[in-house]
Amino acid sequence: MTLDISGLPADFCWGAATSSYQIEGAADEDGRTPSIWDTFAATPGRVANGDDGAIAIDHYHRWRDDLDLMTELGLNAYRFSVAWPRVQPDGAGTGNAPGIAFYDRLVDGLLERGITPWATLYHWDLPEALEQAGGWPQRETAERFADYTAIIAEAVGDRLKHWITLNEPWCAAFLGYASGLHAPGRTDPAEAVAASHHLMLGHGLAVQRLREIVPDAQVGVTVNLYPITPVDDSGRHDDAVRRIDGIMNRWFLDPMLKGSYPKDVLADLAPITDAGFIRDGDTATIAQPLDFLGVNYYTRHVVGAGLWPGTAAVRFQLDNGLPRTATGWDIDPSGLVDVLSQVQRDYPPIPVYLTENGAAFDDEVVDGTVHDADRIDFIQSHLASLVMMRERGMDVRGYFAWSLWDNFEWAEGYDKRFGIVHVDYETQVRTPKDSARWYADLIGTHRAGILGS
Ligand code: GBH
Repeated sequence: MTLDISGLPADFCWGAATSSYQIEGAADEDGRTPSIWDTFAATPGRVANGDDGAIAIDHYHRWRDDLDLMTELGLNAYRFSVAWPRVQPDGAGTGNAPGIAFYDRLVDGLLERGITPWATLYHWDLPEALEQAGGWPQRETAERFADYTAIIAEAVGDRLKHWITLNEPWCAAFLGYASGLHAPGRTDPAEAVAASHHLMLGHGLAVQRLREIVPDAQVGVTVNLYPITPVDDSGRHDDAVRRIDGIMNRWFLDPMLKGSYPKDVLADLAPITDAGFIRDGDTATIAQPLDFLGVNYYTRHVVGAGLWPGTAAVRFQLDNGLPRTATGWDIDPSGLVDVLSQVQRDYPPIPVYLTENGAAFDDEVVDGTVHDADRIDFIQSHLASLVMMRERGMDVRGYFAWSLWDNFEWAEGYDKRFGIVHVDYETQVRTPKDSARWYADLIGTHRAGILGS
């Protein structure tokens, strides 16, 4: 597999990504209140080994050293998320100054180092108080999200210009409220569908507020897209493919990029919900013009007839013989080409950033580092897919490795390591893996090519 980055534009964005609950720790400092993930992780049996994000990788205290490491790696951009319960405890009322000050320091620290800050507003840490009031199945939560957006935009929008409203609304809605594998751990498919609508409504309202407060902002949303492929080409699985692609991909892309829900998916969902929560005008609110689409890509789903996405079961992957990561996901860079081609074919043109891509492997520390050739291969092969999409005319503008550091991997706890930088959870020592060195070299090679031309 070869990777030729010489055709990438000078302003191609080389980044790495994280999220608040997965790295910050300091769960009850400076006025932060619990999020649904604190509650979920404290419930026995929900997270592997009983792990939680109370300390995580202690980024809240180690941020300055962490930023220096980003400089060492030559990153152009850093995608982090803002913890709603830090900025607006309990999800209501005015902003919490000490919590906001953390993001203020972070943004200034990034800018001082020449690294562009990208903020995600919702990476799953809903204030627990809002879940007590009904959570995302309640329409109110969308309004609360817009208010919180305004608070943080007023505070840092003079310097922070790249905004992502939601991270992976499919996960927040369907893992949170249908399968219950993620916080808040509910298992009601009808509520999950309502949650998905209110997440997207919140997105639309938040975009409106960002446009008012930060007129020169670049605003987008991040979705997790999966190419859906039949387990064989007998034709027997075509309807399963349509339905699963419908609920996982089109249910989110259609309203946000085209202004309407897919009719076939509404029909699929009819047995579980009358969708009465969709009010007149909502789809227009959801379809705010965006500056970019963020895509998170990890794997392909190979599916067969009999799998029904409307129920609480949301695992669709069948065995198709490809090599797998430590989380059991097929390593399939061609899936990235397929899913971006679907976006290119079926939606109005929009700049795209790969806002997450990466893998967990069974890393071993040897000679004080991690020789993760498997992760280098993974990143390299997915970048090659991205280069291919640019050659096919897609406006792909950047790549964010998931993740910069090993971190709290949700229901999998700390067992699964996605970082290009290793973290020793006893000592909190950070050690760049070979993949981080490789990535830094790649960024350096690209920069040298620009300077040399
Ligand atoms: C992304 O989610 C997240 O944005 C990021 O926070 C996370 O750390 C990263 O990927 C790696 O997982 O779907 O039933 O198998 C990707 C979606 C969410 C898919 C957790 C796997 C496990 C439960 N992932 N999910 S299930």
